[in-house]
Amino acid sequence: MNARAQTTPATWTTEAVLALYALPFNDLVHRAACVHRQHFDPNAVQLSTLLSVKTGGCSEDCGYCAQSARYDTGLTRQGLLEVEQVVEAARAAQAQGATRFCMGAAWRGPKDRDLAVVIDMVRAVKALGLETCVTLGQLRPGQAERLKAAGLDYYNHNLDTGSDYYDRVVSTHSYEDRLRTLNQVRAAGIKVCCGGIIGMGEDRRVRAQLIAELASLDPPPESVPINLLVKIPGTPMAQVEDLDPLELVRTIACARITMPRSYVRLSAGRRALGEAVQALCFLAGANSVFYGDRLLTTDNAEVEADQRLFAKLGIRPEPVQGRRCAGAD
Ligand code: SAM
Ligand code: DTB
Ligand code: SF4
Repeated sequence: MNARAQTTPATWTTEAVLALYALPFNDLVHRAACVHRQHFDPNAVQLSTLLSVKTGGCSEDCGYCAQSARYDTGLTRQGLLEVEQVVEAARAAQAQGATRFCMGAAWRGPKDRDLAVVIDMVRAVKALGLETCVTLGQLRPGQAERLKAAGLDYYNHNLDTGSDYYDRVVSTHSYEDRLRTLNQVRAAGIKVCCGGIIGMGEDRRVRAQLIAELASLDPPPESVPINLLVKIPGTPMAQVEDLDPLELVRTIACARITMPRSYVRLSAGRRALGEAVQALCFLAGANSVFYGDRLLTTDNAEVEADQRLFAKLGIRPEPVQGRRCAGAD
């Protein structure tokens, strides 16, 4: 094994992560699997279910997104849902086995009056005994504290890509804007869910930069969603070349090695992957998925297919987050 890649640096640089990517595939996956077993039960997967609580019509120009008002993606817009509709969906998710319910809104950021409704949603979903997560875009001062007071467990806000590639993906807000919101979330005592998307035409260096930048957040995010681009007709990224699925496995492995205690979520894009690639991702340290037939605006892997896959692999849905496998080698 490459000696440079074997040492664990205090802060991960792009170069150090690139050295991980460059390892022989079997060495990389083996190393990631060992790290995974040191910190987690390797046969447990955390299940989160998504719901879009406000859909489409977003002012931002994120080049991958079905919900930007700038692209004609054929999406039907939907204003903010009623709290009762959200609670009904959360109950259904819980009955299917999800432990976390993630509510997403297509906003640059929430207006205070909209935030008040989301806060009611958080309280109601939390009262069911589910963990709560929201992704609402950029926060203004004081908004994270209001969410925390409502009992919010996680805030999702992705870096999306390496900082060098950010302006190729979005022009209406900056990488620094993303970091500012992440700092506000942290300062309010909310757990951070932060990851990115691969397969947007970036090269491996950009992917390594994204992983290094995520791992260098202090502390690293508790939850790291790795999304494979879902190509949305009408968006600037509809025509990018498909990424080699083994590059996704390598990315998961790099995330696991650099963020050993974080949940690494094999996120959007699972429909395009066969069972074997998903199995490799779990071997490489993925221990969370989005579970449920829909993501935000697109279809997810089907629940029945997931249940079959978990049974084949001997994977158990994790009942409560935070369980560590004591004494695992
Ligand atoms: N508006 C908020 C924001 O931008 O943070 C929240 C919603 S946004 C849809 C949440 C995340 O979903 C994005 O940051 C991106 O990482 C991911 N995402 C959106 N569209 C995607 C796609 N087509 N393929 C893969 N991931 C996607
Ligand atoms: C994340 O990293 N991925 C989720 C969630 N956070 C909000 C969203 C995936 C969206 C996939 C495309 C869609 O359904 O619109
Ligand atoms: Fe809007 Fe979020 Fe989509 Fe960007 S990713 S266009 S901010 S909904």
